[in-house]
Amino acid sequence: MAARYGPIYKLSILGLDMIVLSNWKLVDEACDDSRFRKSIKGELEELRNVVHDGLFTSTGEEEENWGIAHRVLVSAFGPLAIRGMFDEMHEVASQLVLKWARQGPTTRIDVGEDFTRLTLDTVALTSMGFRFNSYYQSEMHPFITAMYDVLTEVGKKGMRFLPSVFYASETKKYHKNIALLRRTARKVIDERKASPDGFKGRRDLLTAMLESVDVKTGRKMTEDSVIDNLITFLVAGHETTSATLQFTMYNLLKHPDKYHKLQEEIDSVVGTAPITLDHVTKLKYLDACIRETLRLSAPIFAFGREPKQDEILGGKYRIRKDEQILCLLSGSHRDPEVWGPDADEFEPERMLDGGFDRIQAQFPHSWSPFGTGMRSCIGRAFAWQEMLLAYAAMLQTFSFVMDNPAYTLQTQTSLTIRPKGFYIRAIPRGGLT
Ligand code: MNH
Repeated sequence: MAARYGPIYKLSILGLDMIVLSNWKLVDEACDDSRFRKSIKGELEELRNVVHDGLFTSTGEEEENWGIAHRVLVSAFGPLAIRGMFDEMHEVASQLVLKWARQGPTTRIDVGEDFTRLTLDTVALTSMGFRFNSYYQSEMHPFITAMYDVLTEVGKKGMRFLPSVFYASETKKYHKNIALLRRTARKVIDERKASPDGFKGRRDLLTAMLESVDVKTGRKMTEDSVIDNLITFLVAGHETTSATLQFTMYNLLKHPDKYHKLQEEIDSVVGTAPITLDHVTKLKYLDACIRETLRLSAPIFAFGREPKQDEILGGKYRIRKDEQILCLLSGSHRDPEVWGPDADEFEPERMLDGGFDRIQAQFPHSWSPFGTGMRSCIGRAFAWQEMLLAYAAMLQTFSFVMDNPAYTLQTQTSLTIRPKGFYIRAIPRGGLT
């Protein structure tokens, strides 16, 4: 539609109007926090039934819980804390590597499933000391099933036009699943409170949420807010990261020259040694490959904004207060004005040698897969360390091939967009596991 109607158009779907922006310049303007704010109309509003004013779904500063949780968690997600999570991240990545090694080179790997196990187990273990142990069961944990069912239902609700009485059984199941999510989160909290010794010395995100006193208000997070945010991390922190890992794998397998270059970097920086934090910070080409993947295939492919008062956008488009604006990243991330004639190509080199910083300085918000401003992603550094580590571990151990060499990218969308029907095989490089 952007190709047909240009960089700004209005879309009306089932009573909801959206103004869709798809070039760098308009997106940049809508990112101005002094004139615009995050909009939570549509799916996010629906998701508030599940996680209320948790960080992701809060309307923002006017909800006090957002400010308290934001301040508590920004420091708990700081660089030092994330470095402290390295060993547990490594442990989960090793479980993935072991699984693939055991399966052998002829087994078809469902990339989506195994990366989702990685990201879910990682966020649960590091942030709250909870083990889903997804690699050790064929059936997913009931929490995970309930979370998927809830997210699917959230997606469907906006698409229905019969009166709600026609969906009574879906609604009942929806609320049952929400109750299960909250019960599980409460259990994690209760266990933590009941046996502080069992977690002696453990200072993770859960500890921070239970104990920290907010400097501004002098208040702690309420137990309901802790539950909302625990569930929020599990929802926001796994599918996005998993999708990025999947798209990166696809790009590497479609571009053997880039894959080769990356393999050389891993072999020279890490070699066959156990991976350390120090290694991970040196993997510049890997960093560029993930950045470039997030440019071409941002898993959260759009974010919502709304003007704080009536506005004129782009010098001539009138937008009413509270009208929803959708910043479409597949537009701004591929804007030829920013990225040149090869904007659609996977070219990690453009991110190297200061290239990324130069582009950011000249064209602000032309790369914004983590959202923008006050409401941007709080888990960015967490996800980044997790993804670098996962690729270092995988490429150290295996050579990868597509299960079907003729596969070309197909996608599926719920809250995020991710590859569909993508399978690979992992061939041990020998002597390494
Ligand atoms: Mn994350 C907000 C993308 C990983 C927790 N995240 C956002 C937004 C985007 C985003 C985009 C802003 C959405 C909006 O404006 O409506 N997040 C990502 C991507 C990855 C990611 C692409 C991985 C790659 N996010 C993570 C991880 C966690 C996390 C990992 C937690 C462990 N994200 C959040 C939270 C918010 C958020 C919490 C909401 C922050 C706020 O509004 O205060």
